[in-house]
This record gives sequence, structure tokens and C-alpha cells, in this order.
Amino acid sequence: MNLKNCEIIHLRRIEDGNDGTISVAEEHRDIPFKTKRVYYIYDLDNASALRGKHAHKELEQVIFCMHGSYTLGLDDGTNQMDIRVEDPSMGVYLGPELWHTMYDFSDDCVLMVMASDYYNESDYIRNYDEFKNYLKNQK
Ligand code: T46
Repeated sequence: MNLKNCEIIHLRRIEDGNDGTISVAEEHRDIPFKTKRVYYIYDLDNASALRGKHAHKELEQVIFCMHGSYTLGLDDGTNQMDIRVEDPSMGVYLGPELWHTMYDFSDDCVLMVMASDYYNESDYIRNYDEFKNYLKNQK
């Protein structure tokens, strides 16, 4: 992936034929950090729903689409990329300093996010110009 602080994570799929499939996310094996928080995003049956629109200063996360599909827009300040996600065994690692936007949700979409720290509003950069300035000052 040609983006800083971002990668696709493919979880194992343990297929039990007619009895379904298990995917497993293990700390430091599949998830590159200790998970302190898990949250879900759902009730996305609104065509204009738009979430994210921010970057984090330090937080690391892996975002999974447990059901349905959505588009994840990513921007590391230099390169941009949109990914359509519809596979519950595929996670996207969102490291720090990565502007991300979630949109184009299917009505039945459910997202699950594993995060390296507790919720802390001061870790968010919610303005795109501030994000660009923040990156400039980090150099
Ligand atoms: C992210 C993307 C992928 C809390 O009180 N605790 C929490 O742990 C979270 C995640 C949110 N909130 C509150 C803060 C806001 O008042 O829930 C409200 C909505 O949060 P936000 O606008 O940040 O939601 P998203 O979907 O834009 O962003 C969320 C995460 O906040 C963010 O870290 O990277 O999902």
C-alpha cells in the first residue's frame, strides 16, 4: 500500500463448511498493538452518512467491516486512496497521522474497531488544514 502508517490485515479464515467461518484477531500476531478499546458503528442505513473526517496524533486502530460494505478514504498528506471493504476477515490498520473518512455504507453495514488507547478527544485532528500543518511541523 502506497500510504504511510496504513496496511491491510488479512485474518485467518477457519471455514466449517455449512456451519460458518471463524476469523481470529490476536494481539501482537494479527493486531500490531495491545487493544485497550473496542467500539462498533452501526445503524448506517442513511445514504449520506459520512464518518471519520479526522486523523489521530498517536492512536493506532484496526477497522473491520463485520457485515455489509463501505468505502474507506485514506490520505497520509501526500497520497490518497479509497478502499471498498466488504470482507469481515480483512482489517485496515490505521496508524497515526492518517486522515480517514468512511462513507457509502450498505444499509446493513456494521464496523468494529480495535484501538490502542482509550477515547481521548485531544488526540483527534478534526480539521484538514490543521492536519496538513501538523504534518509539516512533525518533519
Ligand atoms: C476513528 C473512526 C474510525 C466516545 O465517547 N468514545 C469513543 O470511544 C468513540 C469512538 C466515540 N465517542 C463519541 C465522541 C463523539 O461525540 O462518539 C461521538 C462520535 O465520535 P466520532 O465523531 O469520532 O465518530 P467517527 O465515526 O467519526 O470516528 C470513530 C472514532 O471516533 C475514530 O477514532 O478513527 O471511528
